[in-house]
Amino acid sequence: MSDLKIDVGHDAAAPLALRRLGAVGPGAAVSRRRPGPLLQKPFKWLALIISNRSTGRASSWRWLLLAAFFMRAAHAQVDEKVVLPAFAIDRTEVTIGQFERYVRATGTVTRAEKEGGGFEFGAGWERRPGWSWRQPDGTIAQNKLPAVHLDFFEAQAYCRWAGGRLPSGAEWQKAGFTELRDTPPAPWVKDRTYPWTTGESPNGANTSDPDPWPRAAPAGATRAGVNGLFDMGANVWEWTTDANGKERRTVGGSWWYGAFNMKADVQAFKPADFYAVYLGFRCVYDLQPNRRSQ
Ligand SMILES: [Ca+2]
Repeated sequence: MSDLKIDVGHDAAAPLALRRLGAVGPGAAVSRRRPGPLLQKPFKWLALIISNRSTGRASSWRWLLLAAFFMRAAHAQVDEKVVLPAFAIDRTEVTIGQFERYVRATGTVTRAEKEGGGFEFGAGWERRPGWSWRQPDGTIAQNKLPAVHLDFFEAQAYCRWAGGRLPSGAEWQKAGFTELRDTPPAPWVKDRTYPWTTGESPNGANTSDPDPWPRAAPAGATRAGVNGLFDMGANVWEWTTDANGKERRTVGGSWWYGAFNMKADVQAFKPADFYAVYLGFRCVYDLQPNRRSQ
């Protein structure tokens, strides 16, 4: 379920109309409020269009259909984030598909691509020719797999491009272990801090323990955890901004390890310029002051 609030201006009929048109998913809350910081341009156009109903019934519905088109396109983008009290956070690890949009927009060529391939642990760290975010295991991979083989700075650059930043370890831990949604679906309990990012047990995460995923799992394939987030534990390690000299803390463990590395108190630092097949990231997004509740 989404915590997304969609602004539709001041038209009382618009929320129901949009649902009937299928312009918003069942998890989205459609409300009549001032536009929030996460509203993308299509939403703002929609708010403007629906607010202005002085042109008569037929014209108004034509505009509504046009607006629904923009709404559907924008919804898929915004629903990739979960809005928490202090910040929003990516629902999943940044995927190959998302990173590809960044690469197309910026022309970025990553270090793993320029330097001959990413790393995997064998007899020590071994460079794998041709392995990169696009080909995490040496072959073109599906878009929903996590983007890996990216160092801290490359991950940070992506988040900035996306309008966010990398989380601190404390922010990541809060989002990963404490249920912060106002009305979480069962069995989640607001304000409860769980022992695992997946709740009372690590079941459903992609670790090296028996599970359906021998290597990285695609976004949304594992069991949703605290705050509706996927893969905060295991799948791939995630970069944070916590620094120890030239190293940065990575969190959550990965498919290479057992569940023990999912725990909140794990301190795993890696060189900031390191990249590997087990190492990805997600971004957080600061809220505007009128959306910040603490
Ligand atoms: Ca696994």
